[in-house]
Amino acid sequence: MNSAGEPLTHSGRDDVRIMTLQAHILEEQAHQPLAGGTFSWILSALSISAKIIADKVRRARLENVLGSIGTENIQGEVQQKLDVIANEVLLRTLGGREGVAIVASEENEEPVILRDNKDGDRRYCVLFDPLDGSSNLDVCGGVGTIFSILAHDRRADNAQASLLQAGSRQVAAGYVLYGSSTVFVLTFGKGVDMFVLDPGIGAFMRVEQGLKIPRHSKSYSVNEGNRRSFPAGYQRYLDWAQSNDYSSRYAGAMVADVHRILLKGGVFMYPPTKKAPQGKLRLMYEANPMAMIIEQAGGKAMTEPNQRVLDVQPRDIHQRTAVILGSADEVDNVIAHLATH
Ligand code: P6P
Repeated sequence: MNSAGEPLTHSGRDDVRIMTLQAHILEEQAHQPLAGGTFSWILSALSISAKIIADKVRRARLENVLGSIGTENIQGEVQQKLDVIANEVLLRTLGGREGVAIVASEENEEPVILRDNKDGDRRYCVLFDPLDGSSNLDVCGGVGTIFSILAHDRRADNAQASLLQAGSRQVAAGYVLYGSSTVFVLTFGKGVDMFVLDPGIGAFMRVEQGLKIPRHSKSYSVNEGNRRSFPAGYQRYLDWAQSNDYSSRYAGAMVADVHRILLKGGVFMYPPTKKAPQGKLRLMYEANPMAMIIEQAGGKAMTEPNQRVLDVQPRDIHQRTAVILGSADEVDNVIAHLATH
């Protein structure tokens, strides 16, 4: 009890139950009468992966696994040693789960088919960016894992066909932020819940339920180094924001920037640029999962030209997209400036 005689709760909030991520997953499963535990096992694999990757990130400099391995991934980006390590961790934990039919990773050109779709069991596709923002590792900046879960379409002729579903069909999405603490943010499509790893007991503890993004905040997040190659509407928005006392925050890792936006409000943008005319961020395993999280928290997630990210019908698992996401009022503000001429 505290000095006022009130029960001390783990999160200090109304729900006095101490809930771990594992218990939260099982509680969700109990609400699904037909759930056989397959989906829960997949989330359990993601939880274990997060703990393993968190440990490797924190020990990277001590174990000399910082820096690049000198090769490029399918995206043409230099692979960091930990990109490959994190990718292997996820492939090996998910590979051991019966419910996973296909995995697709930013680090792998082709999807990995783990199980065929002939038998009747309901299976899932898991798409992920194993270590988003890994160029921040050397400077101890925030990095993260982003994941998206789709129901496997057993009628599909091939892996790509089963994966190429619009973001609105995700059954779950989330991210792990390896920052000053290790945070696991998850949605099943019924709100957003947040967990923090307690390293003392090795469990993710629930600290927020039903997170809601502030409706507005005078803050934007964009790489202004690319400003000159942004389309004119973004220039107009930045001029307007800067003349209205907006602050600018940019971590250079989508997970870190979006997490700040989720908790504090504001708008995150990755516009089309000269180098990335379609936008830089990947639709399937960056924009879609983050869009689901932000929308479930009451925000908006749009792409060009004024389209909801989750409505985009994908053509390729590695396709890129422009992204404008965050507080509903702030996203509307950006869109309004894109529309004016
Ligand atoms: P830039 C990291 O490489 C990433 O994919 C996202 O995490 C991040 O938002 C973006 O690219 C940063 O790109 O061009 O600003 O360095």
